[in-house]
Amino acid sequence: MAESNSVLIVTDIQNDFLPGGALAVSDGDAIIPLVNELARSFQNVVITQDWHPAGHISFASSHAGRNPFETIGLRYGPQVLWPDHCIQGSAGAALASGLDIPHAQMILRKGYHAHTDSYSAFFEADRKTPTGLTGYLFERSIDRVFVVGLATDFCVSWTAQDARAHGFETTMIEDACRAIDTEGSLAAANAIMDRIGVRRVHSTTLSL
Ligand code: VGL
Ligand code: ZN
Repeated sequence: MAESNSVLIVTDIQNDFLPGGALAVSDGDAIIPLVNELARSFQNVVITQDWHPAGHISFASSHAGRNPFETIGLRYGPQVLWPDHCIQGSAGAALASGLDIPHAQMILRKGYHAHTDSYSAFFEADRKTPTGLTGYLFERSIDRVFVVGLATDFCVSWTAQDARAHGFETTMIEDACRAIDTEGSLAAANAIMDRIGVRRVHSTTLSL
């Protein structure tokens, strides 16, 4: 059992990111049994939910003449454009029905500001607007973060990077994640995580 100073962050395991969903991550459903199993070893679990209003700025449909997976420049930096996904209250935004983590303590929604995306569970894409998660973890004396979920190269990686940047000892469990991998995004995310000291491990090497 992980100590009380550890948290497992279960990132965006929502219908729209599973096969058949609006922004399907290939094999995304394959991680669910492992995530459920890992979660049973953690006293503290935070589940995140991508949660966009209709017409969100990250949707290609909000930009005339643009297509999903193109990158444009926004006021806070480059933004990959996505198919409409995880619209607040929709079936696609619901957590995957196979997720079985009844003891999770917090469900954190993100990406709810119409004009700013939010991959990370800690900060929106402007890298300035906090979600409140840092304070929540600090106040609960949690200093070790483990990250799993979807997608490795976006929400998982950005969450891990921000955790590390705030001084948390940070580990991403690679076989409990799956990637979108558009235009080299997976290699780039792995390089950043390696550079800043996010540990990337296989679940079998963890002793929880
Ligand atoms: C995600 C793209 C857009 C993710 C969320 O959960 O990784 N990716 N919104
Ligand atoms: Zn999103």
